[in-house]
Amino acid sequence: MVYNVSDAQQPVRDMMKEIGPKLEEMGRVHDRQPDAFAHDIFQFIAGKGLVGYTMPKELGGGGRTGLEYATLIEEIAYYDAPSSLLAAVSQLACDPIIHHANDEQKKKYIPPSASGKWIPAFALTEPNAGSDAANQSTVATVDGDHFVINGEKIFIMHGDVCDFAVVFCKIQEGDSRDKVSAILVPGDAPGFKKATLMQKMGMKYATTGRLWFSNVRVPKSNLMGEVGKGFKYAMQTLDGARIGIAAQSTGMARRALDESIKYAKTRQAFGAPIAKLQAIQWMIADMATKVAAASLMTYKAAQLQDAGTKFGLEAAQAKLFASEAANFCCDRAMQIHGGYGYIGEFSMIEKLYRDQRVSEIYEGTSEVQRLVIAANYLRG
Ligand code: COS
Repeated sequence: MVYNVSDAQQPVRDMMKEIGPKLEEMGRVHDRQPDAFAHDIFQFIAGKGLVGYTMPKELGGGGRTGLEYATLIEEIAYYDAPSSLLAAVSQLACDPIIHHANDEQKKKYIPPSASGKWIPAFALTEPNAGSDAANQSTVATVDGDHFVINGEKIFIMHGDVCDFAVVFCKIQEGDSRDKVSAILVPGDAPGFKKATLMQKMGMKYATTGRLWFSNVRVPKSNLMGEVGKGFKYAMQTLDGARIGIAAQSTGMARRALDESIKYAKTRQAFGAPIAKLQAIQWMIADMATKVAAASLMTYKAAQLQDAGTKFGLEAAQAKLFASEAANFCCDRAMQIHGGYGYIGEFSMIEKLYRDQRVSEIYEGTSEVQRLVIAANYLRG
């Protein structure tokens, strides 16, 4: 069952019915290979306009709303969660450019990102700046009309294959301003080294990178927005990205539910389908209720975003609830399927279970979402 709150959602779901099974099949093949970016899936979805789905039309994007985007990510994740990341990460990385970069920068970076020609990355997290994102150690010093960047980033989605990165770092100038700022760094800049983080538990082919900057020189004109505003830009971007993870989680939770219903109706035990057992019915009821609540919380946050009002609280609540609901549903789906869930050759539950776990970790852990939610209620 799906919960449309707007007529605009159904065409997105109908489109995904056409291409979802292909993504699922491509994803299943990649999942069994060593971790590597799925260029074929990325190009396939980029060709359908899904990588630049929300980017402005005048810059080559689809100009779609936040609600359509949430529906898209939910539907892609229903078929193949890593493919939903492949669609989402470019929009996350380009979000601060769309909102804060100058026109020249927008014209340079957005059209090739929207078409999938370039792969962008959002480089915020560091070995010692994860949940404490303001604690940046990457530093840019000023040398004439250039910045010289030194530091390290970790857990950067698509960072290993990026054509450019929005790099958050502290700019140190003579007047000792050292607030977090954002600088656009080309992927081929000398001194910019990248690696793929291997043996990820799930989401294996929407890769995660480690980045090193060793005296990387970029023109000062690559500063994005204002000096010292980088942390705010990053937080605003994450507010939006959290709706995407809530949507992705909802898609995974809904798939776990649907697979469980299908299985419970056919699997026989004690002389009848296991769906006749109250133990199974209670699990299905709890899963279905969580899917319904996760959907509605996600769409509410997206609708607030589309209305141009504050949505950070609702995004954090949706992300927290939906990711924990997805964990619950994948776990119960595994329990209902038993051995047929645990062994990947029998069902998709084993993959779904691995792909899901990170949704409670990235774009802010569940604990960070609780911090954000509590701060909103306790403020003032
Ligand atoms: N939008 C705009 N501005 C925001 C903001 C938001 N959502 N959240 C915080 N800010 C601003 C605050 O208003 C404050 O500004 P002033 O200094 O002008 O008052 C500033 O940023 C610092 O805010 P705060 O004191 O709340 O920041 P903290 O360092 O305490 O950090 C948390 C708060 C933990 C919420 C933040 O670091 C965070 O979200 N961490 C997780 C990061 C994350 O999600 N990483 C995922 C990987 S990135 S893909």
